[in-house]
Amino acid sequence: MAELTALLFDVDGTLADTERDGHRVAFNQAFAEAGLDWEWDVATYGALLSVTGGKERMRHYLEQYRPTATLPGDPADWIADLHRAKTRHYEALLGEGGIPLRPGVERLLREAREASYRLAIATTTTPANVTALLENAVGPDALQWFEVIAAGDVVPAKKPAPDIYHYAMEKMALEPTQCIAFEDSHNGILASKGAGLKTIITVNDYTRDHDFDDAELVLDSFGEPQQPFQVLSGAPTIVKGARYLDMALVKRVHSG
Ligand code: XBP
Ligand code: MG
Repeated sequence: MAELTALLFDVDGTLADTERDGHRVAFNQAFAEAGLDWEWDVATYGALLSVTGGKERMRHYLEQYRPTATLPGDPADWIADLHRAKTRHYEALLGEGGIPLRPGVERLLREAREASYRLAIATTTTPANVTALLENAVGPDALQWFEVIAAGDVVPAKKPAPDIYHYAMEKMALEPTQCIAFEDSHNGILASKGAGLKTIITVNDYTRDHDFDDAELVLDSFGEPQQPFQVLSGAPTIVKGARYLDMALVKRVHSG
């Protein structure tokens, strides 16, 4: 196994718990603004999350839940306009100081930076949403922590396809064996494993019951010294009694 060089982070559900109270609320605000009687409650949105990408999710909703809906003009253009409105609402939500990073995320990012590990983002959401999350949850310089922000439509196929991880590693001129991925969902680990990456999972309310059999480590969060994590699966010889995810444990997972 090559030496660990870079940490590749998913965003939604991994860096922050953004789906239920962020993206879902923004979608509903955009629907109301457009005069639509669509309302994605928590359970419906959980089902719709099986489709990654906001535009793809709305198209899936139209086809599966509103098959008789008639759209003005070209459906792709209409969905794209609605998604731009949703992104505007999501940015506003985050600007109101809406959503913090998950426990341990900022601590691990800072530790990795201080130890000169390279950082990247590999996400299905839009670059604008990544900017809004990091600038509001950390600060204006946080975006510069990441050498590559691989996001949204920059690749032809979204997760579970591995494209976004291939894109990030190509931009960094790195091999999968030099990297490790952090994800939160089954679609996410299909993408990271499809790209040949060892993967650490942190679950959330939407993904707790997903299949993570291929993950090297599954946690309830990265944890903090005063807020220990719960190890849901992972070799005891790797975890070694650790109470939160630090670079020492990340390196053991990578070389394990
Ligand atoms: C999660 C997604 C995104 C978000 C919504 O991305 O699938 O589509 O749900 O964001 P990841 P957009 O877990 O890969 O970070 O509406 O911008 O797609
Ligand atoms: Mg995710």
